[in-house]
Amino acid sequence: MTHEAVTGAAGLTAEELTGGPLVVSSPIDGNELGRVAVHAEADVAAVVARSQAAFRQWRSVPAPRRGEFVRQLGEALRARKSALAELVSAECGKIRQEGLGEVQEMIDICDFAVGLSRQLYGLTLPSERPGHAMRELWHPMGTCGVITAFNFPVAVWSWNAALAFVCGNPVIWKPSEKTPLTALAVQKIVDEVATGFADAPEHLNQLLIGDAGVGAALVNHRDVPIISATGSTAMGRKVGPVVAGRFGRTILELGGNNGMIVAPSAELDLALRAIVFSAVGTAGQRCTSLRRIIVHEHVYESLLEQLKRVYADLSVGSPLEDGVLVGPLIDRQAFEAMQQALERAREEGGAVTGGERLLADAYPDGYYVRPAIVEMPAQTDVVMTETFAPILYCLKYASFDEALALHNAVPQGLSSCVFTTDVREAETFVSAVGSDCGIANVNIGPSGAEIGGAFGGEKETGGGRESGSDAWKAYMRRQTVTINYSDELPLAQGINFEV
Ligand code: UN1
Repeated sequence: MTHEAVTGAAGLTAEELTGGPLVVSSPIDGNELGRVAVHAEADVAAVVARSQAAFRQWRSVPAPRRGEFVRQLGEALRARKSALAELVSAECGKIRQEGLGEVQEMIDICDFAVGLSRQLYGLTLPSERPGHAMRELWHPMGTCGVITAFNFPVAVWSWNAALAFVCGNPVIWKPSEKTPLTALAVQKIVDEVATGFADAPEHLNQLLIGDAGVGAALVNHRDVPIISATGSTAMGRKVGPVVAGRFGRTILELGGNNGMIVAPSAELDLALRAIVFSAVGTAGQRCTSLRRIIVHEHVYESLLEQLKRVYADLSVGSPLEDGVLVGPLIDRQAFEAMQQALERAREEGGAVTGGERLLADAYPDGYYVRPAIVEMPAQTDVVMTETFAPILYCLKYASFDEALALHNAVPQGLSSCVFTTDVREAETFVSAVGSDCGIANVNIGPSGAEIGGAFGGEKETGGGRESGSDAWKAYMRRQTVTINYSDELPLAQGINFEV
């Protein structure tokens, strides 16, 4: 399929594809996919004002009815699944299976949010005063600004938007400048569903395409009470304090440095498959990608030998070709960052296998690499740093306590896992003294989380939670209500205050 066919199938018009100065090129071959119009910082105020108008209507639509809107959105995504997935692959370079998986995550979160729309439960609380009733109500919060990264160009928006919509909030979406076409395609789908849905206000979801200045204007705006931002820790360090400074709420999903402990009792063939999927899948460009393995000394040599064999045979190539497991890096900067990290790893005593550029003749403007395995003598600075590329650092351990200490010593805290059949190790890993991450898995790799759980992590990962469980609460404001249905005015804490 040509790039033209892909963008056409995703519903993008010639005008949208030629309308502006932002050049979008495919990481597959560097070919231009389109030139997209951008917003200026000065446009942000009007976008926020339109969003506020949408909020005033949407917050009064009953939540189950808002859920019906999200149900229809999920249906529209089902109908477009393959076309949208193809565009995801063309624009961010992930293989077909993963493009389809990404759109499936959108569908799944819509289904989840539909059920949630009838379950935005508050508590009833016993009042200490006679003739009084206490309860907790959850109200819509207002505009939710959603900043997303190139690597999950549509799914991360959907985790936020599906919840925001059922919670009664409009969304302003600032996608990565590297992936505006998938955002435009999704915006079209939302608009189409909204047009056919009498209760949906105009501007329920708006796009803000532009540079960091546009993002900053959104983050700064006092009428955007929630900013959900996914990206690097460096980005979060800028966004977090600005939003805190105006007492807004952030949901931050920042860097990960996800580890796996491989114990001597582990089923090594399962561990091997999990390592490969999570370390080289999406070319190592997931926030949940496996970046460190901490392997018991008794199984280290044999695991590394098998791993190197599998890595040597990995099919790297165009993500649109059948059988390819590793597509390109997003761009030249990503490739350079990977090479710099490998150089640093060598300086810090690492032994590097792989990591070289591949297919440069076939794709001079596509950055394909052989995923790298780096055996490290210690958990040095480079291992502590998230490099968004397929680099797997390997460390050896002797005791489980030592493995846990190494595991938790990095500044990030997103996802983690242990491969073991020893119940004591498994339970310790998920206990209070085990993994310090937001996600902790046993005999499963760190990536590929289901939408039903709360997604996010601690420390430099930012502390936000999105997607399943009770993550919806971050999109609403809690109101504690006390009602006096007596003919007295008793005060709490038994205070006597006669006037
Ligand atoms: C991301 O990389 O930003 O758990 C999100 C996973 C996916 C989401 C990753 N469900 O790997």
